[in-house]
Amino acid sequence: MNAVLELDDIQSGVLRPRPTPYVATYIALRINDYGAGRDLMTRVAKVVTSAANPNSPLADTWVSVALTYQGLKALGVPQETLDSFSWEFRQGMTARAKDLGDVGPSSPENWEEPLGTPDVHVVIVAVSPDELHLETVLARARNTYQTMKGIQAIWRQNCHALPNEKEPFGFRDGISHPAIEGSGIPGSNPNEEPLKAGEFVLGYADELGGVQKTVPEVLGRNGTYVVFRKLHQRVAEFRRYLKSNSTSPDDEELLAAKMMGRWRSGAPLALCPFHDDPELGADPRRNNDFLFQADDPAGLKTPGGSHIRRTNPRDAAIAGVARIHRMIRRGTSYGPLLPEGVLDDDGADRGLMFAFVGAHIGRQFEFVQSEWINDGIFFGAGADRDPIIGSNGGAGSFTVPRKPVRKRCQGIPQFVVTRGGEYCFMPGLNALRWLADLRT
Ligand code: N7H
Repeated sequence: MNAVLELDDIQSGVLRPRPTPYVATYIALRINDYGAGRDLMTRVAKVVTSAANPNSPLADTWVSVALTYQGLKALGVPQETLDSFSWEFRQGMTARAKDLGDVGPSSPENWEEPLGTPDVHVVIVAVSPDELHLETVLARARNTYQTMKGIQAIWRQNCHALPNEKEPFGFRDGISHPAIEGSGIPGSNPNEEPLKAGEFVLGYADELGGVQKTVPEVLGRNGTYVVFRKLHQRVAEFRRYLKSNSTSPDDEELLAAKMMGRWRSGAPLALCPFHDDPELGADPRRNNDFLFQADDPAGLKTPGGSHIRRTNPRDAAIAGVARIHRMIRRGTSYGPLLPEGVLDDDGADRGLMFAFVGAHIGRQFEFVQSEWINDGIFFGAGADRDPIIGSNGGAGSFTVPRKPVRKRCQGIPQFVVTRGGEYCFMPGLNALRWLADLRT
């Protein structure tokens, strides 16, 4: 039987896609004493929207709130309760850096302060259709927390949707997302059976029949884990690599599409392998309607090593089962666009605030990051990494299966550098009130 999700207790940011267009801001807060932290929980519980009700008390601005393990500690959550959260969450992202491929320029000692330090306790994300709405709400919020002794805003990152849902490399993003049983929100791939609710929300059965619970149950129920990563994109380097490894502008676009598995318009190679089809790319009923195995077992259309086939192999023959490694993604661009045609780095910071939402940081986010993005063994490609986001460090390789001979790309630089991140827990609305009422 399908689980009925308690949508009125789940934060809307977990399940509901964002408005389009939109601007967003991430704010990290530090809690300096229990009382102030609990007061903050009382206040945010009043403005966070539930997945059942798309109308925000802040009109056109939607707020989500998440806490790090250090944040739960700073609220005075008892040890027995802290111990009931997942091991990866308790470790935090910094401790997991090597396994995530966050080495060299991506290693925590090079992260933007204070990301990855024990100072980050609460992460608030506010999303609005435009800057005016967002700034009005933020000015009010600032007035509030500036008067709250014991709460300190320590970091902020502004983000925005680029035209046509594009990200800084120029690809349309935000196309593929899974369907979740009981959520009422359709997935984007009609060939994918909805996933069990417990894959994304604590307190419900997951694909393996397990139910994650915390002690007490109310804290975990209807909550989820959220992984934030600030990912800097070396756009000029990406453009230069494409240029120097192709024979013409068309060939350059084909190489970019082979690396992604989609043309920049979003049109999937699985459905149009030889040329772009912007109309298909923009059509949400068709642009994710495909599988891999029967039609393209050898990756002649969509290479096994491409970003989308690695991160969601769908029904492709791989070592393991793809369904238990699915995720909800909420990527949001930051920084100015590098103007079309520019091949030299202008020094600006631009990239993606990547957000993973799911109930299993270990077998979903960490697994995909370490086994599928930064390794190629699962589909028989040895140590090849994701050509776009793998930690390639100049020595990456990528194979484009072709007849009569495959194309082998070598010397792939690192196009994406981690600037920091956090493992967070996004509680349900009742859990926020439970945190506010803590008396220990
Ligand atoms: Fe990826 N990009 O814009 O270039 N990603 N991603 N990603 N990604 C996807 O299908 C991108 C990152 C996934 O179901 C698209 O919605 C960039 C991480 C998954 O077919 C594009 C960065 C992880 C999918 C990008 C980045 C993932 C996916 C195609 C970093 C996981 C869905 C649009 C800067 C740990 C696959 C779409 C499917 C798709 C880009 C990071 C995972 C364009 C720039 C870190 C699961």
